[in-house]
Amino acid sequence: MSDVDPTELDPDFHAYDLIGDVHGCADAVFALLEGMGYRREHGVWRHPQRIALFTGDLIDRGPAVRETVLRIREMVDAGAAQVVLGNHEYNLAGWFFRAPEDSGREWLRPRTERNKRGLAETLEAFADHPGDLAATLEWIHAMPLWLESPALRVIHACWDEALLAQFVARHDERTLTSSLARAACYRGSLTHRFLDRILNGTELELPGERVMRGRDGLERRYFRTAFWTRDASTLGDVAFQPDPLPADLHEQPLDAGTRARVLSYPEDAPPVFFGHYWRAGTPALQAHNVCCLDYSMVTGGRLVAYRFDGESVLDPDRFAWIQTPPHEQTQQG
Ligand SMILES: [Mn+2]
Repeated sequence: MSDVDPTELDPDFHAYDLIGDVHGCADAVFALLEGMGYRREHGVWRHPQRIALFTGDLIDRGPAVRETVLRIREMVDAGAAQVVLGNHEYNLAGWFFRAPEDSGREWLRPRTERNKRGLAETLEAFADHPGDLAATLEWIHAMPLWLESPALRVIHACWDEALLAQFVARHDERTLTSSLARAACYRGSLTHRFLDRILNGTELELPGERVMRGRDGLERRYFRTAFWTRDASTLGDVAFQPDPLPADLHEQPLDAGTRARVLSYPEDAPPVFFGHYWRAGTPALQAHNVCCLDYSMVTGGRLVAYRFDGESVLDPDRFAWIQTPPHEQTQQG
C-alpha cells in the first residue's frame, strides 16, 4: 500500500459537487456537469474551482456504459473528479475475479444467470473493447472504498461507524486490492461483511417468511433499511427502498431485537453522501447531515447532485439535477 490514503480528501478544500448513481447515462452526466458550470476542455470535463465526487455505480443498466466510464475516468485522471466504489463496480470486478479453491466458490461474484443479467449492459458495452474492459477492471480495483475529510463523508450505500472501525483496525487496504477481493470470497469474513455493508447497506428480513416482488420483477425476502434512524417505532419507519412495504407490515411495531439491529448516524457527525437506493420524486435530505443522491436516472428519474461548500447543516436548495424528458421515461424492470 502506498503512503497516500486514497480515502482521504484534502481537509482544506470544500467545493465538491456530489453526484449520485449514473448507471451508463452519459448524456445526463454531461448535461448535469454543464448546468453546474463544468466545461469540456482539451477533451476533459472540469470546473475551474470545483471537483465532482461520484457516489459509485457508474456502470450497468444504461445506454452508454463505456462512454460514461471513459469520460469520468478522464476527469479523475485530470484531478477534476473522484469516484467511490459502488456495488455494481464490485459485482463486475467479482465476475472476473477467481476465488481461492478453499472458499467454496469459483468466482467472487457467482456466475449465475441472475448475476449475469445484472451486468448485461456493461458486458455488452465492452464486448468489442477488451482493452477498455481490462483498464476499467484495473481502475475499479483502485477506486477508494469511501472518501472522507473532517467536513464530509462519501460512501456508496451505508456508513457503519462500528464496522468501519473494525475494518480499519484489521486491514490496510482502502481499495479493492486482490488480497481484499480474495478475503471477500469467504462468506462471513470481516471483509465480506464490510464490503456488503458499505456497498449494499442494511436489510431486515420480512417477518413470517413473507416474500415481496419488487418493481424490478425480482422476489425478495428482505427489505432495505435506513442507517440513520432515530426514534423509529414501526418497520415502515426503518424501511428505505422504492417498493413500499405491504400496509400491515408498514405499521408493524419494531420489537426490541429488531430495533437493536437498526443503525443510526450521529447528529453531530459530518454530512454523509451516498447513492444506491432508487429514490423517486423531488430530491430531499434524509436528515441535516444525511443525503442520498440516487434518484433512479436510468429508469426515468433524475440524475442528482448536491453542491457542497463545507456546511455542517445541509441545505435542500443546493440540489441540482437533470430530469429524463417525459417522452423518454421508461419503467424499471
Ligand atoms: Mn445504483
